[in-house]
Amino acid sequence: EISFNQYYRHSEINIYLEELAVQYPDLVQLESIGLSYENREMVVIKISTGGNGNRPAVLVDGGIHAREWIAPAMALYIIQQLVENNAANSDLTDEVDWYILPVLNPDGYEYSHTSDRMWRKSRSAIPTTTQVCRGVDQNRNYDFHWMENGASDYPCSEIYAGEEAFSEPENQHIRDFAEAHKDQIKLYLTFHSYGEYLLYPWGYTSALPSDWQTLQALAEEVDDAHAAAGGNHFSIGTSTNVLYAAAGGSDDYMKGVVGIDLSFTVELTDTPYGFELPASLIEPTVTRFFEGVRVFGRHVKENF
Ligand code: 0X9
Ligand code: ZN
Repeated sequence: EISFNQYYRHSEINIYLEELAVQYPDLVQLESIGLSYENREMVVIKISTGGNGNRPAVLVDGGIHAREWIAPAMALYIIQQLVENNAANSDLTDEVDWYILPVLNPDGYEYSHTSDRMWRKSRSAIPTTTQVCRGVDQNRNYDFHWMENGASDYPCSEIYAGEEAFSEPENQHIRDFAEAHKDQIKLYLTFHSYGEYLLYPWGYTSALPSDWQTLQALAEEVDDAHAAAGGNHFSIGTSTNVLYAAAGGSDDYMKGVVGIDLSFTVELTDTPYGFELPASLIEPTVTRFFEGVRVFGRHVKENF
């Protein structure tokens, strides 16, 4: 049983996923995609009502940045709604599969609970040096225009891109998972906080993707649903043009390399608290944005 008035630790999240798999064997399958640098198990939950892997799918992750705690909470809420409240949300799972990884940076997430609330990066150390600074910004570490823009090669930087692209095992695991399911996955959603942005590629250049109007229109529809549920309006556009240029992000990679055309970064509401959204505001935040998630899901259902 899960409630949305507290933030959960990584081990608690994994236990919840295990419980769902036991309780809902016809709806839920777990796939362990590998271990983090500090050997935490990374589990993708597949939510599917059938179709033998031939249905269009949505890939969701959260928690690539450690301190953005509302992101794993959002992913968990989607899981809870699609599984434990499936009767009310069956239109989202009757023709579409969902793959959800709640915490893409489990080591950093735990570190932000135990040692440094404002930790952002992974927790890896460069093996060949005595470098004191640990961690890579996993959202600068993907192999697409890596290090071209808005990233640092200085290990102590908060936007350190890593010794090489895909140096981080956590990113390797989600890359391999996405590649293995790329024919099925039609939409990628990666949750962050904060600032209320709905961003789409590119983050490495101010140039627009050829299908930007589709991305823009879908984001506007999502935003309208979020606002109708009582949420604020988000800023919508490409990462570079609306926020800042930053290459090596997961959203750019999923679109530019894996070929998932519909790829979005969601910067959830944390106002006015920054990253430290009080637990009492988890529920209103995730329930409102779930209305946007419905729009994403329906779009996949109707267009693929
Ligand atoms: O800088 C980031 O990685 C994201 N913002 S955050 O404040 N959560 O750190 C924005 C990423 C947008 N996407 C790309 N730049 N590719
Ligand atoms: Zn982030």
